[in-house]
Amino acid sequence: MKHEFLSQRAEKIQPCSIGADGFCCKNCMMGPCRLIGPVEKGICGASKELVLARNLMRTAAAGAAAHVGHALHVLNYQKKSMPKDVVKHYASPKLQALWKKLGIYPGDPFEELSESLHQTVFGVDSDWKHVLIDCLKLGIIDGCYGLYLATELEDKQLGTPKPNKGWMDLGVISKDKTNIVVHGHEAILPSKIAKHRGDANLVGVCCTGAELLAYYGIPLAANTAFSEQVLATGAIEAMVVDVQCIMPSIADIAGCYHTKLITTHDIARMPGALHMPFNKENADAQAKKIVKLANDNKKHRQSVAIPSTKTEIWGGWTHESMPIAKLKNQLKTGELKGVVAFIGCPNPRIDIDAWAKLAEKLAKSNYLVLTTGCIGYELGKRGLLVERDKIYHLGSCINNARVAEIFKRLASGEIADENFLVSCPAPISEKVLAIGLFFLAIGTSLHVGFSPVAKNGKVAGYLNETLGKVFGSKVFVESDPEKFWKETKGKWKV
Ligand code: MSK
Repeated sequence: MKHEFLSQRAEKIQPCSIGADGFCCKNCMMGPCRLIGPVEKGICGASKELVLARNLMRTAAAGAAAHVGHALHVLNYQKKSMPKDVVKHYASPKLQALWKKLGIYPGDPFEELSESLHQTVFGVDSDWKHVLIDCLKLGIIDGCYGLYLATELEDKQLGTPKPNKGWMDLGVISKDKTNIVVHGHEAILPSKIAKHRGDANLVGVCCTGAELLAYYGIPLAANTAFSEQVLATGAIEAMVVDVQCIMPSIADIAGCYHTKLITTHDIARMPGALHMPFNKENADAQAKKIVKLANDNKKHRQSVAIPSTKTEIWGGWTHESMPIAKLKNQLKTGELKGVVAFIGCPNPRIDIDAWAKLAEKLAKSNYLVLTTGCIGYELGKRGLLVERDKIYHLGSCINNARVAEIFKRLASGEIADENFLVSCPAPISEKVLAIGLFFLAIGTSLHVGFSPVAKNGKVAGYLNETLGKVFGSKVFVESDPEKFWKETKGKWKV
């Protein structure tokens, strides 16, 4: 069966240039207003800067809602409620005081997320500078009530990962055994499938896969960009999906094969899929059912085409297993020139290969390189995670909390005083913007491959001026790694 894959579709469908520049406003039904050419303001009087800031706020709210939702799902499973004021648990007293002074210390995360939608409804906040700075509050919510909380809850549930050897790329799919794939972001049910898998070959995709790799050394077949190719091997008996970054195309492609597609969360259904929600009482039973269903389905398998490519990697790092004291000293003496974390997505519109080469160059040039999420897979399959401690793979997107924790522990004083960078060259999901805002608010500079913010001098100028003055951080926007290297020369501290 022939399929068009993500990168082929991305070539055919070009992004809307007005939306890409951040100048499309659809917050009311007099529009959508397209602020192009001589049109400087929308029908309601909203300026380009306000439209851009409001769009950023809604994007960040959606991203933060996903990470807070991840923590909430684990809490629901554990029959616990959302803890109060986790910010004081994760942020330094100096940061807490700064956030309070600026009025961006978050209250209840659900109220804050709801109010950010309210704030951006037609005719509410029209001070674009205020909207822009409040975006940082959503970043703090994402970091504290999403990344940190979800990571801590899962570590408590599953045990803190330890460095382990694993495998990445499509070649981890078995020609002979039953293949079960887990895809999405949440590791609780997949951990039960791992426990009950018997002789079946369990492989991961996307961040659920990155988590299973970190916790148990289970092979990672693909990131979200190659999730369709996993199904197109024709060798997958069951694909179990949870939430986030599961492309709707997955249902179409699974339908071309014998693959049983199984959804597990009520907010993430797919047409034609078998829905198997779970809770604490029935998780083991549901996992056993899934394994049986996959084994029973193997007799329907027809021809298979499995690429042979697979690369051995090291994963499962945390601040507990990394040599923090040694690295901190190397930073102090200048032996290490800085720390960069490559995070986020594999947008097919960006040349990931070129960015992987920059990651390799930095690792060879005395920079400490960390990675998480889908780009971690891109580095791994290119052989950049083979050596034990060359580049540290820290897990999934929520495990960017591990990046923040490592930054915190490596800094002699405040994070803002150090040459630290979070780089997301190829963003896809709204979640990445929320993560980026969190790192900016803790004093880390941020690089993104592209952003509408860069297209507006006023917004970019005000944002970087404020970030530099208040947080010691800066946003770099560049899609070409060579230009980025020339522009920054590896110096990201403001
Ligand atoms: S999954 S957010 S495509 S990294 Fe965490 Fe990958 Fe980006 Fe989703």
